[in-house]
Parts: sequence; structure tokens; C-alpha cells
Amino acid sequence: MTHPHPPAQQMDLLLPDTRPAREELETGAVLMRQFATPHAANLLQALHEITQQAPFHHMLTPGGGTMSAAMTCCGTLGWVSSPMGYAYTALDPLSQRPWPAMPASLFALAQSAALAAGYPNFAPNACLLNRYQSHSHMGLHQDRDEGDITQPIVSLSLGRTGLFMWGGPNRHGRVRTFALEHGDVLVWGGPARLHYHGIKGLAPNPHALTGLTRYNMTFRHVVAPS
Ligand SMILES: O=C(O)CCC(=O)C(=O)O
Repeated sequence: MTHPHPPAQQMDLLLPDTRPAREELETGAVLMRQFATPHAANLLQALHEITQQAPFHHMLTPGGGTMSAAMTCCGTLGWVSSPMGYAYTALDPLSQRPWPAMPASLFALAQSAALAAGYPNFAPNACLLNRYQSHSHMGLHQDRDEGDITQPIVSLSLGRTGLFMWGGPNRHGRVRTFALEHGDVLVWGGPARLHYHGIKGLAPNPHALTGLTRYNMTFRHVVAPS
């Protein structure tokens, strides 16, 4: 028996991606869809090597809970959350060793994404890696521990689609939610640098390369704590 129409899931695969390749969310914030897709295999390999040295884990929060997403870092400084607060540290608190170095290919990709978004000379020295599974989420927050808000944040998504919340400079402002898919890169800086953002959850479908897991890497320039 032949089917006049393919099943819905197959149809999705056949439909062209109609999302614009480049979208300015607002002044300073640019979403570049599929920007990193050609580099996905290299990125996943780099992520694997980093997490062999500094495994993902659920950090403790200042409020006494645990972060929903599992995290780790690479670069000369890494972001940590603990009951004592948030900080950038030179050592991974789990191993007491320096964080794994940021691979040159990741640095170059983050730099080229920043440039394409209108931020020349981005020099990330820290990268926070997030791993989301099943019901993971990340509440609305600002990235404000970097000690330098003149440089943007470059955020790269891999694997399962994340439902990203994009707010404004105030916690209780309007929030838009949209899909961040495999290979999408979002850059925010300038007047949008301290905008609230987070992850509401994950889309249901698994991804061919990562199954039910979503990875995210955010590249930052951090001024070393004194
Ligand atoms: O996973 C994401 O897309 C967002 C990550 C994020 O907000 C962060 O690391 O500060």
C-alpha cells in the first residue's frame, strides 16, 4: 500500500528551514541560525575532550539547591556556583586543577560569530558548558559576573532544541520564547549585554547526534578577579 503523504515526522524533515539565517532580536542581540552547524562534529569532539578532564556536574546554588543543568568550563577562568555565591575561578573546584584550555578552534569560532554579529576583537577567555537533559531548565538571569560588560556573550547550541527565553534589562519585563536549534549562535552585547535570559525547557524531539541531550557553550571575556 502506498501513502499519498509522508507521515508528519518525515514531512518535517522534508520541509525547507524557513527561519531567517540572521535575525536581530533587538539592538545588540543577533541570532545567527545554523552558524555553527558545519563545525558540529568538531565542537562535539572538543566538548567530549573537555568533559573528560572536567566532567559535567550539577553545581550547588547559593540558595542551597542544585543547578538544573549540569555544567563545566574551559578557558583560563571558569564560572562556578556554590553556597558562597557565584564567581569565576582559575581552578575547577572538583579537581583543584586549572580548567581545560579553550581549544583554538572554539576560540576562533566564537570570535568569528562575534564579528559576524558586529563585535570585532572579541577575546573570550572563559567558556561555560551547559548540558540539559529531560526536565532541565535555567531560570531567567543576567550574565553579570564577568567584570567586563564591554564584550558580548556568544552562545552556541548543539543537539536537542532548547526553548530560550529572552527578556529585557528588568527581570519582570516582556519575555519572548523561541527555539534555539542545533548550530544556532546567539550573540548579545552593547545595550543588550545585561538582558535577562534563560531556558524554559527542551523541545520533545531527540537530535540525531545527541539524542535527548542539549548542549550549550557560552563564551565570555572575564576580567580576572583580584
Ligand atoms: O543554554 C542556553 O542557551 C543559555 C545558557 C545561559 O543562559 C548561560 O549559560 O548563562
